[in-house]
Amino acid sequence: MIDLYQFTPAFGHANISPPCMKVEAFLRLSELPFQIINEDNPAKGPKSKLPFIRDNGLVIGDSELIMDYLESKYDFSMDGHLDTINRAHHQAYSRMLDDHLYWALVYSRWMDEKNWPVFKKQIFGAMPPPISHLAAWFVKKGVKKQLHEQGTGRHSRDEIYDMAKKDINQLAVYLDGKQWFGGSYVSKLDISAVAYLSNILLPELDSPMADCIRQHDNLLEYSERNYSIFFPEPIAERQMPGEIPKSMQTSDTSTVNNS
Ligand SMILES: N[C@@H](CCC(=O)N[C@@H](CS)C(=O)NCC(=O)O)C(=O)O
Repeated sequence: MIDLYQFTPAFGHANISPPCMKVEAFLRLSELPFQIINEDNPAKGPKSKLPFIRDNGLVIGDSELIMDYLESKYDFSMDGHLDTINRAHHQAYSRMLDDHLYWALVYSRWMDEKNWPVFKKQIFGAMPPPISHLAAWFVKKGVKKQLHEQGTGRHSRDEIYDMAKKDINQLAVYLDGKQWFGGSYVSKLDISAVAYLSNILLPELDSPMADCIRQHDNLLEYSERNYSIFFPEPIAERQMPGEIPKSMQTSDTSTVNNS
């Protein structure tokens, strides 16, 4: 059994962290037996980030490295159907999502004054004040530093969103009318794209990026359709491959997963 350590779901969404959501969708599609361990402290991971997995005692961090490891160990390739040109395109788009659009998404939650109060309440609201305010202030300070060091934090709000919208527009062009980015079969870029698009589209955290996605019927439809393929059940009731069905669980085992 593979243990997947990832943030506790929030906003009724599979995961508010696209990297975590990618790995869960990948595991579900691969039908590998796994269980989710909710972990909200990235420092517990080998790279001080989430997600990470534990497979027979081996701990691996980083969504890309986790998927590489699983494909190699269990001898399959989710992108095996792609030709070399498509592989090159997928690699470039994946990097665009993980290393560029990601930071605009981070900005939209932590720095955009329109979203911050809602996001803060969701993430820190379960703690009693003043601890919630102190924790939010402390973590936000760290995120602001990351954004500045990475570079995105040096731009204005309009500049950040305008650059993110360019990514989204190109994604819409590349998708065109296809069901999946690679044509008839799902690939890792789809897992990634659905993770980012669905997170940007969270109704509680609106932004010019979400408006931009909504202007592309193909992207909007793609995100909604494929999110429900990856995560067909309500998040609170989701079941992992290899898991004992809820109806057969005793009270002792029912708390292991899906908390
Ligand atoms: N390249 C990593 C990125 C993971 C990542 O950025 N995780 C974020 C949450 S979305 C995190 O754990 N951040 C905590 C921190 O940086 O302190 C991956 O794909 O797994």
